[in-house]
Amino acid sequence: MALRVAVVGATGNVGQEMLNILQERLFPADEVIAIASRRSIGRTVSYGDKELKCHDIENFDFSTVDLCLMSAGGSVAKEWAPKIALQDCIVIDNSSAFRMDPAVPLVVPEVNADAVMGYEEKYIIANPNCSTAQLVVALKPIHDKVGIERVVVSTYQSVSGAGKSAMDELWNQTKGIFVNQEAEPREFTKQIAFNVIPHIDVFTDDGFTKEEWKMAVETKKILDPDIQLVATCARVPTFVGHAEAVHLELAGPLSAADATELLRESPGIMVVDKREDQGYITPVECVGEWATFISRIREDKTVENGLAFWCVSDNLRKGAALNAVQIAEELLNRGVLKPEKSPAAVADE
Ligand code: 11C
Repeated sequence: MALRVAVVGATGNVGQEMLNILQERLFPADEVIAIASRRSIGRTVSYGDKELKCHDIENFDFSTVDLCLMSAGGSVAKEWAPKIALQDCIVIDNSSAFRMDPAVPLVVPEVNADAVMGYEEKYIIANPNCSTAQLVVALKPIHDKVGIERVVVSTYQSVSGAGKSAMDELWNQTKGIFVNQEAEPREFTKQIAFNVIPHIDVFTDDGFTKEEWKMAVETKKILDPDIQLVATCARVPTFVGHAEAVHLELAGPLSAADATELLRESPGIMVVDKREDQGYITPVECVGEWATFISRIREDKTVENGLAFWCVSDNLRKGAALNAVQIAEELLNRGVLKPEKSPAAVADE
């Protein structure tokens, strides 16, 4: 049987990366279909060396596809994911709409790959928030080895997390400031060029933001409900790549040297930690990469069994599109999706 894959939200930052990554990882789809909202009809998007015409979500027959990778925001997901799933098409949704639904698995394959089989309940699998995805990849091996009791994390999140118009706002404000134009905020609450904004997503009653709340509850759901996590999430004037300063309180001792060795051997992680000028990774260097990069690993002597590190990843890739494709690969590995082609045949095309 042919394996047909739809990408909903194909014209967005993450949708385009989904198409790139399906191609890069030789995902054995017989056909890939780009789907967007009505206002994008007529537009084309790149899939390898092909150009795909966007189909209108309203008129597309989802009973003809097996898998739908969706990155079109929470309200589109709430309306469309259940309708698509009812047609026996598995939806991997990148929005926050279903993440905390107990009947929907929330999956980061390096951490809880087996949870994909929970798709059976609703035919929907949720992809985590970008800042959570890279964090849990880094936490998993440490939690397995010694146990993590508490996480204190500060994020430095790029503007691409807020979409294409947010990237344009940073670009235009940065240029405008050189010619004395006023940097009027639209997508952000304050000027983002040459600034840092300690506010991502809406405020909650306790003074945190929803982004900070998501990091705590998603980490519990994916990794362990007993882990305590407190976050401060900030937007910084970088285009792609989220950075995180992570401080852990562990259940037992783990030296920086042992943590380094452990992380080096763990899936999805690249340790770059030379303790010298340039011996660490910054957001610009992680763009287009698959890994979660870890640098600055050190013991934190201010608490018992403390460990600190710096963690950087491409938020459009591991934080979104790559993770979604990896989930789809787990469905292939378990025989839930059955391709006709081999990856070698895809490579030969
Ligand atoms: C940001 N992390 O950087 C957000 C974007 O829940 O999927 C992703 C929001 C989400 O603005």
